[in-house]
Amino acid sequence: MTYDVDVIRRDFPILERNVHGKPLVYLDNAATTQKPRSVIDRLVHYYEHENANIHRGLHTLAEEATAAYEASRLKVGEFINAEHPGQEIIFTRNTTESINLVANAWGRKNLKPGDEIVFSAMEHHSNLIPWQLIALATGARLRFIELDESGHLRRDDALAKIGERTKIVAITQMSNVLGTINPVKELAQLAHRAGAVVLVDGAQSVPHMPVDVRDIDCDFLAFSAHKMLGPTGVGVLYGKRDLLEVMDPFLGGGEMIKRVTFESSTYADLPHKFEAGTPNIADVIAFAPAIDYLQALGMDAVREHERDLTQYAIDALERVEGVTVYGPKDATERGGAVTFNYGDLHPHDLSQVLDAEGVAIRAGHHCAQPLMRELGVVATARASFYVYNRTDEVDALIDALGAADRIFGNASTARAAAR
Ligand code: C6P
Repeated sequence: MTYDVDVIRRDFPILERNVHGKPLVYLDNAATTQKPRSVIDRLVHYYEHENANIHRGLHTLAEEATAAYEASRLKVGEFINAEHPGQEIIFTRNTTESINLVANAWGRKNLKPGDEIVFSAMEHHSNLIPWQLIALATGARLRFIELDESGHLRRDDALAKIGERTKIVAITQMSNVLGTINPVKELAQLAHRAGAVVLVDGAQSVPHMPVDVRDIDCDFLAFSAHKMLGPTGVGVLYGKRDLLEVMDPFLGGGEMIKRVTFESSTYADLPHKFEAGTPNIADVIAFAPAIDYLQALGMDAVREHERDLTQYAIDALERVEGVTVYGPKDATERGGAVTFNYGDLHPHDLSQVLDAEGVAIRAGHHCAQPLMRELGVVATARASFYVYNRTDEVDALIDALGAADRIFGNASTARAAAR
């Protein structure tokens, strides 16, 4: 490993706090990550020294804020290796809005009855409901690629479902429930051969592994700053320039126009055509130090750290009697969202007991209800890791499961059920 976790933990003020008298063990990183001091300081600096609206004013503050905002755009574009960072990166509120932008601005123009939208059985609602809505509006049909027993996409089903009727393949690169890493490069090849475009939901992948849009050759990539050390309220949509240029705007209003009459308008050049109204200036600007931070660690090192920690966690959880871990068990094939159940204990109860021990996990359906049904459960518990997590925090999770067992007698319930 190329960075010292103990050293970087000092950059995250929140990791020093206690919860219910116990040191915070934050294992809910797939929901949102904590922020380093540099991101927090950048926000404060912006509001104390640069606050102004961008692209409009000709005074010093407006020029400084505009320069910082546009510098963030270039940094984000370079981070994912976009060919034209100044035009292909659109700032939205979150991954959800980025996907809705494509579903509306691309979908309404390009989908008609009989066309097919292909996604997978492991999609987050954010990469499902926008397509349901656009299918209703256009008459297009929804198809999903099924999963095998181990939580991978079935390759034969992908080959069967992606065909001449397919117009878009919208797929997550890393599942927020199973952790599975999907072969998006291969799926993009299949889709392109069929004449379809590809949207990659990178909400869980871009924060955790190197992602190169030119290598994948995806047409769109959506992700959120808040899941990668950045502030909330900032999403990214990458789109290939040629595609974005011929798409109509998603939202209309200030900033996205060239010339307006009472009857009609012409639209601004990329990327402003898709950024109507005053954007989230401060948070976009404070996203830049988050990317600097990840780049200083190195995305290969980030992936390596999480891979080792995830394997440690899966092995430790599987040793606990009564625990069922979902998704691939080999950390080389998956990311650090580890979903599990503990006997017949409801994940909400489990989460509460863990919270009393200072351990923060997520419990519920993780915005993936169709996948929960495929797994035959209504809810699960989920621990998810990031750059600052350590093996002793996994140990704390396992110890806290022991506390749950003492309260609910859960492992014994599981033993009784197994008999
Ligand atoms: N998943 C989780 O705890 P937003 O909320 O727009 O920033 O991200 C949506 C989203 C889209 N795709 C995937 C694969 C995701 O995991 C998420 C967010 C969080 O799993 C909150 S539900």
